[in-house]
Amino acid sequence: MTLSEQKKALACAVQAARAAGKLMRQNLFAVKKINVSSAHDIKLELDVRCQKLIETVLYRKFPRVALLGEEGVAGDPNSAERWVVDPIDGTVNFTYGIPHACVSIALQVQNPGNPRQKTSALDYETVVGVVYDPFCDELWTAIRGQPARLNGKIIRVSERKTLGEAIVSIGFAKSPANLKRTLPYFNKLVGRVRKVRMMGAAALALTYVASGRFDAYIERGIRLWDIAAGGLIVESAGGEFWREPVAGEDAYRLLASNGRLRKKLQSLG
Ligand code: LIP
Repeated sequence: MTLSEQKKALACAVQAARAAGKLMRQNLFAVKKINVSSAHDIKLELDVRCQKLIETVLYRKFPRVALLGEEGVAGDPNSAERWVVDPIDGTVNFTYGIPHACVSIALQVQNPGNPRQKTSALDYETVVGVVYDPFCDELWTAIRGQPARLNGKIIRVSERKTLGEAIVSIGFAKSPANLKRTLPYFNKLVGRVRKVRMMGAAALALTYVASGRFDAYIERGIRLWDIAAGGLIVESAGGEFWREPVAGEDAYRLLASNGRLRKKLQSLG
């Protein structure tokens, strides 16, 4: 995919993210129809509506690209490119009227070395990323190889090198197993860093690392659509997007940082 095509894809993804963001803003305080409710998660009818709106905008310009979304798949599964979409990241926040949620849209290309067959998520590379927070009107964008931007301005990760001066965000994913594994680490972390933050939206935690607001973000059991766009934005801002697959489809253990703290954070647990 040429740089010119990536720029067109970015512009289209921004249009789709803004459209879904507008729907989120209009409904932050509305009574919401809940499709699925579990111990540590909620799925809304608005999640589905936002993804359908995003698909409509994307397919006007890119009719043949596949799409992997939190609310389902679409497009041509044999395409060498795919959109990876979380229509509302931070759904529980949004359901409760907490204005800390966003739209996350990434474009991935299949690594050229792979034949056209179902491949693992690791066989794709993210080349375009868009994260839009409609409540703060903050739009993060990145194309691989170009600087990351926030509302058009170039951003960089922080330069903080010690845990004692670091703000670290941690996510507690939905499953009891991940909760159980994350709590002991949290207990060690909280005494070693300046502050821990738990905000409930993975994509925004990643863009905050890219913007130098957070120095790292850690979560286990996070899904590809939560992190694909934000991960490219972190890398394009000079940070590190370390992750490895864990049990579950497109699920990862993640440690994103400013590139100076991973080993210290990993040594805690
Ligand atoms: C959420 C993530 C969050 C994680 C939640 C959930 P959703 O995504 O942003 O970091 O802890 O379990 O996965 O479901 O709101 O799109």
